[in-house]
Amino acid sequence: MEKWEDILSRVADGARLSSEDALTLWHDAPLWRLAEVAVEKKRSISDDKVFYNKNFHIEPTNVCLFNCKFCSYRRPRGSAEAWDYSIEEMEAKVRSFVGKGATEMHIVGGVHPDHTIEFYYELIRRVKAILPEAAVKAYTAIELSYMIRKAGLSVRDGLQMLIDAGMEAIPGGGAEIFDEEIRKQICPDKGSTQEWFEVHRTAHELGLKTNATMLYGHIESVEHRIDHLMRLRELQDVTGGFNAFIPLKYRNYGNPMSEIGEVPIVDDLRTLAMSRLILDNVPHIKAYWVMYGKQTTEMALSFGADDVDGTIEDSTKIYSMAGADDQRPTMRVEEMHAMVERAGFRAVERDTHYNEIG
Ligand code: V47
Repeated sequence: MEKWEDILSRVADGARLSSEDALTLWHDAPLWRLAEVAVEKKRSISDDKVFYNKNFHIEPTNVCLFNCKFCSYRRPRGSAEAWDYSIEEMEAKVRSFVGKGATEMHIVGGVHPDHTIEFYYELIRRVKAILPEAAVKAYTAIELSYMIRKAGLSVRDGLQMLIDAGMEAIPGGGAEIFDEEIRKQICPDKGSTQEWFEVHRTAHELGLKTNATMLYGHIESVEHRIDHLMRLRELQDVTGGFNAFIPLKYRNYGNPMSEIGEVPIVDDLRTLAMSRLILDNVPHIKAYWVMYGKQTTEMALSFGADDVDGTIEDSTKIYSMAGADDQRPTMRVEEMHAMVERAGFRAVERDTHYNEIG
């Protein structure tokens, strides 16, 4: 078997990792060497830049048809902690952001059994009318697949309808872990891996850029993580439609899998570096600061990440309810710049499509 040193020097010279190579590196290579090569790769794409945007989330509801065991967010309909905002309520929220420079509205929530594609169409249309300068990055592939199937449309026609309303990109959520056996254990009734890929493939064919995530640090093995990354690399070879990959660390507070605990930070850093090395065709690797916390995010920049997500403005509850450090997540622009500069890089504001701003 080839040694990690040889594999890493081949990768540094531009070779592609096989699953077997990736497994050897994951288990044997020292973290500092993975970091070194991952940062070299990052620099060859984005030089000394680390991207962020001015964004906020809209989370229409936490009522959800599915019962994912890692979810701390879902509440049954009628529970005192459930919410299900009307379009008017969401419009009011968007109005509070007028004049504040946001360039992206990230809309994602539970799969509410009653909402139709018309509701989601109308939501996009109306928030876009209030803040036309902000791109709508909306709905996970799981939400999309459900609303489109329920409407009796093909994935292509359903996506086209939402594009016509103003949807410009699709976030990476709902990917969880693609291995069907693990998926069955952590989210047995959720939309399948195949559905997730069908939505993203079709979106790419329609010219939309999308993101991809991976939920790691629960019951999956390193082999499952590698398999997940390889499946993404394979689609990216065909479509080129992924903008960013976001590894999501399982946070264990307040959900049915809590007893599993959380993986150590060194595992987060290794996962980031390996993601950068395996996904040689995905331009951006995002260290989502809301999920890691600000300190780990700063470290993550030395392991191949070139994006930290956005200012957020205390608008998402998915991670605060799962035990993240920031219970009201907000990052000011000055704070973002200071964090990135401390890590030795240059903070650059971007829009949803990675055009640089300012
Ligand atoms: O799919 C839910 C994850 C995702 C937990 O595309 C959890 O730019 C950890 O996809 N511990 C939704 N993770 C969030 C998401 C996302 C976030 C930021 C940026 C982008 C982007 C996408 O959150 C879900 C699931 O994988 N999740 N619960 C938990 N307890």
